[in-house]
Amino acid sequence: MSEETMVAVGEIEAEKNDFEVLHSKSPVFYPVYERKSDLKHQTHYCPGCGHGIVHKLVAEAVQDLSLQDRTILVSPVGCAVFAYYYLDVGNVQVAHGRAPAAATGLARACPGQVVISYQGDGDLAAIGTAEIVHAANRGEKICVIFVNNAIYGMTGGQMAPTTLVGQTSTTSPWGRRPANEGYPIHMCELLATLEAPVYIERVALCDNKNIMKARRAIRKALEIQRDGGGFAFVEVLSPCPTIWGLDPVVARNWVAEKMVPVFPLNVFRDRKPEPLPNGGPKQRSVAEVLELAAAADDEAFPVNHPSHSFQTLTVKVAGSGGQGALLLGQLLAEMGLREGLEVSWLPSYGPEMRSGSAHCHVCVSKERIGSPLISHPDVLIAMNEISLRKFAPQVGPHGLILYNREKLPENFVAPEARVVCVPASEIADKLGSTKAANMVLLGALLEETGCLGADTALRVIEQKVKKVELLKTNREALEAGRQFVDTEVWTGAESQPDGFAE
Ligand SMILES: Cc1ncc(C[n+]2csc(CCOP(=O)(O)OP(=O)(O)O)c2C)c(N)n1
Ligand code: SF4
Repeated sequence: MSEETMVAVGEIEAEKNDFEVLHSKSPVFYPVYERKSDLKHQTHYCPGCGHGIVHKLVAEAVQDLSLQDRTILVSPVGCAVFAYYYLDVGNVQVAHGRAPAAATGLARACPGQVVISYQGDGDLAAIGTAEIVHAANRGEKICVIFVNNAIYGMTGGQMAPTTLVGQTSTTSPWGRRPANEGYPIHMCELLATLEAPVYIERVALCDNKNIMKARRAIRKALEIQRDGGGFAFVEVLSPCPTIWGLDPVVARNWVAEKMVPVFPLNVFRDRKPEPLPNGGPKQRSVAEVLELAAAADDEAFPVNHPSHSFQTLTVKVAGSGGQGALLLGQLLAEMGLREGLEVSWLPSYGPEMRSGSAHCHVCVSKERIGSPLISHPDVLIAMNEISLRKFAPQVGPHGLILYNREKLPENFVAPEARVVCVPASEIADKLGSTKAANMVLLGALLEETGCLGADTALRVIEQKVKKVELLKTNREALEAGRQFVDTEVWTGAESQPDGFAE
């Protein structure tokens, strides 16, 4: 074991002792928790913190129910952010408050998996109030473990929605006053007003008896998920000795004496999930939803697997709203799919529907794509001057810039990348629709780079554009873009900084 690692406390090697081991670490915990050298003898939780106990209860329930290979834990922003360092299950960490939304996606995309949304009170009852209410209201098949310690722990003790009346915090140093800060929110009671949840219980980590009740509640919530049940919610009143400024034992007692009277322990809902008519909505695969399966079966349009000259090609298409920059990116991604590549398309646009700036990141690759975000594209298609000035510096010396004008603007310092100026809007105008400028640029890109097949482009356009008139113009525009590169750019062409061939 390296110096950077530590063996968790409680790992007992039974064979070295002559007594029976009754307590041992659940195999659902990783055997080693990796931490930096000076911290290697401790977990990242403070002594007496409730999160450690809840982790243990979750690990034991997952183990007892044989769910380790079926469990996906969604960890929050808050002190429990590093839950994935401890629990050896599927792990996803999400943005503040978004755990129920992410859990919804996971549970729906992976039926048969047990999805746990693990959240603190700031995460669940402040920034994430909408997510939890709507996930509960939809009756998502997830188990929510809500660790209520009446404060924001991670950020140093700001008031939470659950902070008690009179309790001091860094943002209510005078103590919470209902007239100014309102009353503590009771999440169990609030969610119990909804129809869909099947199980809602509040428990407390104030003594061993109550910890055993918490154990049963967590187990039950997971059993419901195992059996394909519905929305299960367990609120755990939990000590935060550090922020409360209390000794761990006193903090435990504080849970019993101060929190339990405000947040009564109770089973607020325990009902059998009602079977959905016809077994609920039909589960469809992603390929089916995106009509890829049907497309793959389309005899008139078989998936084509030409050999591509690139491993990964990244393209940024930028212009103003209404110019079709986003659509051009979508077409490229669709073409990549049709040619058997991995693809991603990420749009970015402002609030204006027309004339605001809009751009998209497109990646087509022979490998799985790590991130759809592209900081340094191989190709920039700049549909207007603003986009050219903004994004050209991102393109490397071996990259390509296609610019939608006859020549580069005055006083524009040409980058090292190859620049091809294509008066796409003018060409499209002559064909009857300025809107087809994006197709002219698509044609130019295909001719200039040979990255994807022009046949594939035609097929994709035919599939996407239903109006006969528009389809005709788009076909012509695609061809005109190719012709332009063939006749105006390639003829004796060395790349010129102003975009013209000599
Ligand atoms: C969008 C966003 N807003 C604010 C923060 C700062 N932040 C980090 S943790 C946290 C509150 C955590 O409190 P809680 O959910 O009660 O968890 P605890 O740390 O007490 O377990 C806040 C406000 C953030 N990380 N992201
Ligand atoms: S600050 Fe509170 S919630 Fe966070 S680890 Fe420490 S005791 Fe636990």
